[in-house]
Amino acid sequence: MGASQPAGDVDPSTLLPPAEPVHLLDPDGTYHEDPDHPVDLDDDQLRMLYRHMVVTRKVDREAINLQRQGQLGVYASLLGQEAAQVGGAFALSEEDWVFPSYREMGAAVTRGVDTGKMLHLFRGTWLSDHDPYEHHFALYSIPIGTQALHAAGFAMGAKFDDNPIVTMAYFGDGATSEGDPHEAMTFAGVFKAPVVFFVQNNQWAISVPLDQQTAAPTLAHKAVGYGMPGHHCDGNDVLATYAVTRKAVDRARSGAGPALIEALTYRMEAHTTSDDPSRYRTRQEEEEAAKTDPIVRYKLFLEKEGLLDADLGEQVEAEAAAEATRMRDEIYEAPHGDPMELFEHVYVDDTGHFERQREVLATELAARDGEVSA
Ligand SMILES: Cc1ncc(C[n+]2csc(CCOP(=O)(O)OP(=O)(O)O)c2C)c(N)n1
Ligand SMILES: [Mg+2]
Repeated sequence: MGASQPAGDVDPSTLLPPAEPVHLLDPDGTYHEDPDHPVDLDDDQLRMLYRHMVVTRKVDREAINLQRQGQLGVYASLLGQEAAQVGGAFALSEEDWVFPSYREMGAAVTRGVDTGKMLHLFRGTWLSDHDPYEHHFALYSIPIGTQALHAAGFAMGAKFDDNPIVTMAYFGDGATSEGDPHEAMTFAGVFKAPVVFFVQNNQWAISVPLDQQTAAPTLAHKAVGYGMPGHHCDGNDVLATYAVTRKAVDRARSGAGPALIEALTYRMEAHTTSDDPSRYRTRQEEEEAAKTDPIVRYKLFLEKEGLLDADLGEQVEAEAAAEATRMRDEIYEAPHGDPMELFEHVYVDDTGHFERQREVLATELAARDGEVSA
C-alpha cells in the first residue's frame, strides 16, 4: 500500500468557496443576476420573504421588551440576521428539518412555528412549548454547536430510511471552533449525509471577534477539509442567501452529500439581553453595520420591481404587529415556573452538595415571599 494515498477522490478546487461572497442585491436594492445562483421564486414568494423578515424583526423586538418587563429571563436577539435566517429556511421544503441554535427566531417564523411557544425556553418554564414534529423544527440548543450533531445524525437516519429529506443546522462563527460541529461535519462528509451546515457569521461570539476565532481565510474554506463544498454569501442579502442555500439543499437531496454555507452578517444587538456590547466593540462599528440592514435593501428591491407599494407595506406591518401581540399574550398568560423545579431533573440520586443548594434556594425564596407579602 502506498504511504501517501489521498483519502478522498475529490478535486479540492471544486470544493473551494468563491473568491468573493455571492451577492445579488446591492444596498440600494439593485439586483444582479448570477447564472450560478438563480432565484427561482415567483412574485408571491418574493413578497413572502419580505413578510417573514418584517414579522421576525417585530417579534424579536417584542421579545426584548418582554425580557425588560421581567416576563422572560433572557433573550438572544437576531436583529440584523433576518436575511440569513429567512433566506436559508425558505430554501427548504416542508418535509426538511431545521436544527437551530438559540438565536433562530427568523427561521422559526419562516417555518411557521408559533413564536410564543418558542419563548417558553427563555421564560425558564419549559424547553419550548412547540411540537418539533409539526413544522420539522427541533428544539433550540443552548450548548454551542450540539445541534450540528443532531442534524447530521438525523440526516443519516433519513438516508438509511430512503427518506429524501435534507436537514439544516444553523450555528454561529464561534461554534466553528467547537468540537461538535467539527465531528458532525467530518461524519457527514464521510457518509454523504444530506445535511447543510449553515454558519451565520455575525462577526462575534459574545465578546470574541472573528479574528480571534479562526486563522482560516474564511469559515467557508473549512469545508474543503471535510470534503464538502464551501459556500460564501452576503448574509444580509436575502436573495443571495436563498439561492446559495437552495443549491446546497438540492445537491444534498440528490445524494451528493453535505455542504457548508457561511453567510456574512452582523449581530446588531447585544449577544443576549444580559450582555453589554459597549464593553468590547465601538459605536462606530455598530453604525457601519447598520448601513447594511437586510430589510431596507430588500424593501428597495421589491419597490423597484413593483412588488411592494405603500398599502401592501402597511398590511405587512400590521400583520407583524398582530403576530407580536399574539406572542406577547401567550407569554403573559403562561405560568411562571417553580424555581425549585431546577433540581428535579439533574441527578437520579441527589448528591449532598446538591441537597445543600436546594435548601439555600428554598430559604431564599421563603425570605423573598415573606418580603413580598410584608
Ligand atoms: C458548549 C458551550 N460552551 C460555551 C457556551 C457559552 N456561550 C454561549 S453563546 C457563546 C458564543 C457563541 O458564538 P457564536 O457561535 O458565534 O454564535 P452567536 O451567539 O454569535 O449567534 C458562548 C461561548 C455555551 N453555551 N455552550
Ligand atoms: Mg457569532
